[in-house]
Amino acid sequence: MSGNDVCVLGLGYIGLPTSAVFASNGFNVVGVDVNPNVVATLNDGRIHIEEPGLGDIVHQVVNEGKFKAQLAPVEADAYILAVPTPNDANNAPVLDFVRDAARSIVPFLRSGCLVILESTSPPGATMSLIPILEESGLKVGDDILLAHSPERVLPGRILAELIENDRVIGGVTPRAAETAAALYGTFVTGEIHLTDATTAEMAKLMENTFRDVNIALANEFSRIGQTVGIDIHEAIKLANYHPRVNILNPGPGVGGHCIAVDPWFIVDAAPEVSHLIQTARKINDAQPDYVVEIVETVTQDLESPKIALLGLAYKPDVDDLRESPSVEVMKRLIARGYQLNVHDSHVRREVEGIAVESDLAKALTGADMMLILTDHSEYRDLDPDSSVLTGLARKIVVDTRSCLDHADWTRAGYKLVRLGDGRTTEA
Ligand code: SAJ
Repeated sequence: MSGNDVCVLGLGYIGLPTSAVFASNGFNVVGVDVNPNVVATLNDGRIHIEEPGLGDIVHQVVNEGKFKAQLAPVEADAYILAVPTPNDANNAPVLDFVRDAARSIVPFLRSGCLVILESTSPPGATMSLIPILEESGLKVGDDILLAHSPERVLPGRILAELIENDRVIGGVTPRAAETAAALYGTFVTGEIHLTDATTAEMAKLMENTFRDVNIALANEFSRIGQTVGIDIHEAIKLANYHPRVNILNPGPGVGGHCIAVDPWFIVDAAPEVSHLIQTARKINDAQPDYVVEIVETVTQDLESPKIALLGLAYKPDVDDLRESPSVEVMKRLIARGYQLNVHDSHVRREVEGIAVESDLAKALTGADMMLILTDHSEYRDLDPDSSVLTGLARKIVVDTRSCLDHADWTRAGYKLVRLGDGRTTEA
């Protein structure tokens, strides 16, 4: 055959780790990306995204000749589509990248090829690829095996979860599901569950929607905590001692390219019967405004307050800015004329025209207030007596992630305002 076992289309947060894991398990892998810089970086043995452990493994498989990146697909036994599936301005799914990727492999398809859609997709997306793949003159089901195997890995833990998580595989035919299961089964240690393609699509969307609704509930509780004057974090911790309760944490909103996006795929497919999902989205999307209200109240007596804004990434200890609520808060503060010193422990680039500082002490110098938006370990581990804090002009902290200990910081003379803590929140 071709000599290439697997061809992965899309070398982002899912396609690249997936390629690397296949390659390190002995497969010959060709990765395809439309971005020439990405292709050049990878072929040089370096990576363009931040993910623990990924750099080493990519370096190794490139050196061993098991993985190479290029701009166009090649003949291969299996194709994995791992391209973006964003939403448009009306929150409708955009399948253009998936369809373009499917079209790009048509000239290379041969009888017996397996095609797997890994991108998170709205119900019906995998089935909609059948006519495109059949432009090859081959029949899906008879000649080409088509399946959906949604990625479910958590950024920051991708390599471990790729191997250890259970996998859901939905085949357009049972044989397609079984063949895809045999391929992933070469390295997946979790269980592999087989179903049809559309059920697999829904299962993936439901996982992220469950999390979104749970976080919306936590965010609603946090406002209630403020109204009734208690610390909602303490109440959530106590409620979670119940064996069948697991309430998540309130925060400045929901970011990332999955949880803030995927519920809309369900809403788009069934708008009349998805009320709870739509409400959860609205609640989570309103959190950045809520944070700004808190900041306005805390700084109302200060003249031209300067804020040290800590954390732009959408969640701790990653450099990923996609849909980040921290960036939404930043934009709103800029629009309201606040002076900002922006720091992030991982993001090393200009954001919204502002240079991101990498030295925390520098970012705090001269600021009237420290605003924690992303709970990177560097902030979570801050000691209120640390010399890093000496440059702060006022001992005022707004902690939207509840990552600082109230008692410790109050003892050290700080005014600590925590989102969801009715004893301290001033909005
Ligand atoms: N967040 C909260 N409170 C919490 C937990 C999270 O506000 O208690 C916020 C985070 O700060 C972040 C957002 O939610 O802004 C999403 O972060 P996350 O860690 O919950 O999830 P993702 O987007 O990094 O990854 C999710 C995972 N899905 C589930 O846990 C159900 C992952 O397994 C999926 O593979 C991934 O989406 C995906 O690609 O779909």
